[in-house]
Amino acid sequence: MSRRKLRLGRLLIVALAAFAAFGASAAAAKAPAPKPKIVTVNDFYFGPGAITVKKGESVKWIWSSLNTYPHDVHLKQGPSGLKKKASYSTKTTAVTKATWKDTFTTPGTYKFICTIHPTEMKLTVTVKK
Ligand SMILES: [Cu+2]
Repeated sequence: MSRRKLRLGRLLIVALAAFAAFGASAAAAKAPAPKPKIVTVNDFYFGPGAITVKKGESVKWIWSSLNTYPHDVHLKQGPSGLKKKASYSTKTTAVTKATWKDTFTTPGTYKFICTIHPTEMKLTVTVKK
């Protein structure tokens, strides 16, 4: 093999290694899932009362440690065509130390209430495409 061919071969290997490293780092950068948006569950309000997420993003509800009354999160009205509507509501009520997370895959408007305080505690989640 000539010296020129050897040099070209080495150059190709370096180029391939650099390309592989770049590709791996680009894939790693994509990997982490987006952090959920946080909604706090308080005596007697959701904080905030309205949020917007992108399709596929999650919302995490965190019950405040300052609560003295029990609360739940219940989907009162979802977008048309929403499947598994019941899965968007908590099964239990809690005063504090509870969290609950859900992922929104159907775009539209979601109206949540606390079934114990339905007139005070309202939350609108807007899911964009
Ligand atoms: Cu409540």
